[in-house]
Amino acid sequence: TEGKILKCKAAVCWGAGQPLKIEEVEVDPPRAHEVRIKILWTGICHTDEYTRSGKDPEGLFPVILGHEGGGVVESIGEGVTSVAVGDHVIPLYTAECRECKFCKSGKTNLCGKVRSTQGRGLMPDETSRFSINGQSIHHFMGTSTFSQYTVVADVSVVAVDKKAPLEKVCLLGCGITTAWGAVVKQSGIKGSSVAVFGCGAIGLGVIATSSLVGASRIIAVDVNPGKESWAKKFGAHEFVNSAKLPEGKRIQDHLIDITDGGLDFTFDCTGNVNVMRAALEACHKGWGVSTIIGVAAAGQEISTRPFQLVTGRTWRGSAFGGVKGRTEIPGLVEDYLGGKVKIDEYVTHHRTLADINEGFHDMHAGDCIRCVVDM
Ligand code: AHE
Ligand code: ZN
Repeated sequence: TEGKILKCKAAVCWGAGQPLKIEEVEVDPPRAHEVRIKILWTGICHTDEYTRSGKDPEGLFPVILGHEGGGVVESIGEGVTSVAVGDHVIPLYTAECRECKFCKSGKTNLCGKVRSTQGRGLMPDETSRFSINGQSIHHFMGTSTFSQYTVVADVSVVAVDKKAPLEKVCLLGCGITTAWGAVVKQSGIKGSSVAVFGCGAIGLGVIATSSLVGASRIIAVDVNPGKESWAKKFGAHEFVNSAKLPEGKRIQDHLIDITDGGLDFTFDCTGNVNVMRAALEACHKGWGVSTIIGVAAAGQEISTRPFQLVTGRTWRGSAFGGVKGRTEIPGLVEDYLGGKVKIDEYVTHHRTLADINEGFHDMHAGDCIRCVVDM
């Protein structure tokens, strides 16, 4: 198959708000510094739904969504040295070129090498590898894992230990890694108090990682009472249902009351700007740090009284947990194999590619943490 156009099935979104449609697509061979991957498994993340719905200002159609995949390298283009045919790999929506200003800074994981073409749904040479009857289809997040074959830049993929089931470690492509990094890359969480707003996959990952690094008190917050048992299973000590507070009591005031002045660390894992404000304001005066992880819809803005920051709270955020995927994901896979990092526990639903739209519906039900699609 090397060097040839491949025909395979993919879930295509033809327009904002439309359900995905299973189509036969043509996937061109990888060009220089590109890798063609047979995708075996993919998770579905709220960001796929966000873009599908039309709320993403960067959204382009038609498109093949998906960014939480696992697969096997089918072929490589000229000049590819980081992965080989047959390697088990995870595509990375946050590339790591190790050469750009961002990578070399040592201060961020936000590689600049392919981000602008990625945001325009194209490969780095400004073209697409996907087509249907001659019509070009956009790539998504540099990954497009809702296709049985995809092509990614060589800086946007990492090989992982073949002992690890791809059916599980595909989830390291987004949610679990994002949550893990948001915690381990901040110093001081050991021995500190933490509040986590939102108990989806990201929130549970933040809870699990806070527990792993030794936070002294972990408070989970959600409006769904069904999340209490989930949060506790992942290591939360307490659960607060923010929809069940006494009339007029705000969640930030309640948390300040029960923590003698506020939390050392808070995390927004919801993407809701009102929750982001509550998370910041629930921080302790003088030192509390609030991290935004959730993606807010187009046009949304955060606000608080500047006094909240003047009096020593810090508002920050991270993308993909600040993780450099090529450097750090192999270690995370080993931590998973060694039992330190949970992955299996997040998988609540399974779907086939033919039923991928059902997987999107699963996400809206309160009992779904992650749905994994068998490609
Ligand atoms: N295109 C969106 C931004 C979406 C966004 O913030 N994406 C996150 C990853 S979400 C994973 O589920 C991210 O890492 N962004 C960094 C980047 O470079 O895009 C919008 O609103 O414009
Ligand atoms: Zn995601």
